[in-house]
Amino acid sequence: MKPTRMLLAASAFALVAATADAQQTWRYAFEEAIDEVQGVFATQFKEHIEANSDHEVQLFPFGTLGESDDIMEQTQAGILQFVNQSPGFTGALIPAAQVFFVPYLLPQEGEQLNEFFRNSVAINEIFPEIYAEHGLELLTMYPEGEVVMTTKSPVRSPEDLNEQNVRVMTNPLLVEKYRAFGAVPTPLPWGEVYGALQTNMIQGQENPMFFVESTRMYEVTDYITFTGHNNFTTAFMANKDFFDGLSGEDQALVREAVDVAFEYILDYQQGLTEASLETILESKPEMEVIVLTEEERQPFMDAAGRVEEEFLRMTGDTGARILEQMKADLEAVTN
Ligand code: 6CS
Repeated sequence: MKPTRMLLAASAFALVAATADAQQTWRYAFEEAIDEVQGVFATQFKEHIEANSDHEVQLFPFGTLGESDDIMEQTQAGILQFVNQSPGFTGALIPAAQVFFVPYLLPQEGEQLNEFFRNSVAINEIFPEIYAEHGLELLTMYPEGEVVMTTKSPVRSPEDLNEQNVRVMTNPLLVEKYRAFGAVPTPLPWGEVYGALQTNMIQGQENPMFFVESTRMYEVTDYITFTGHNNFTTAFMANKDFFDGLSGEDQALVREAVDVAFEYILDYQQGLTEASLETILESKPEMEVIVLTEEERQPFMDAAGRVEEEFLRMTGDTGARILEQMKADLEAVTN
């Protein structure tokens, strides 16, 4: 081969190699099954990325790589590129993320709540700065439905929770919250909850309705109580070094896939709470559903102030900034 031809062939090979290098496989773990809300979000994200690039997204549902804390560690270490972890667990690492456990702060469900997540300065501007300090690129937060308590005995007041061990996700503010609600809070990773209810080590837990149904929490509890105290918030993020190392084009593609999955998941959840409740009652007609009246809610609402104070004590200036901004963001969507 003539030297010029050789050079041309070499540069053609280099070009092919460069294109091939551009193809990447991204690993993405989440805390739920593939057909639960986080899995549906992840599937939308994967489909958008794969339809619009040569990249592949490998999905790892709950349990395949460990518990929630395990997948977060693997993401911070760069073993995983993407992770969905809820503030219920991240709150132990990033105290300000516990703001989502101040009771009666956010609406439980609905279009106002969706608008809040779309436009919130706290979520879309301040939290990303805070998560970045922990090596995480926060890509979005989204709601997973109103949180209900499922218990073995009826709950109409904080007195009814007296001496009841109620499982909470593993962050200190949730512990304070259930203490303020009158219970004995018991932090546990998700994988231990069904067994702990079955063996009566705990007598209750809280989660959104779709999860109560899909994980069969109703088999090991007898009462569902709508206290109206919260929605379940979750968060999707990337390893920050990985994200910063992507080309501008790939970063834009990731953000676009997040926007598509975000809108899809809000739409997907319309009517999900009601449908899940119906399925539960079909499987277990004797399950009792309690919706607290305004009057019954009041003592739980009275406890909220104490939890907010505790949040501020735990998180200092950062928490105060987040809480103030969240309230302003809420005001903007409720007026
Ligand atoms: O309660 C929990 O731990 C779990 N709840 C939901 C709705 N998603 C994942 C999380 O691990």
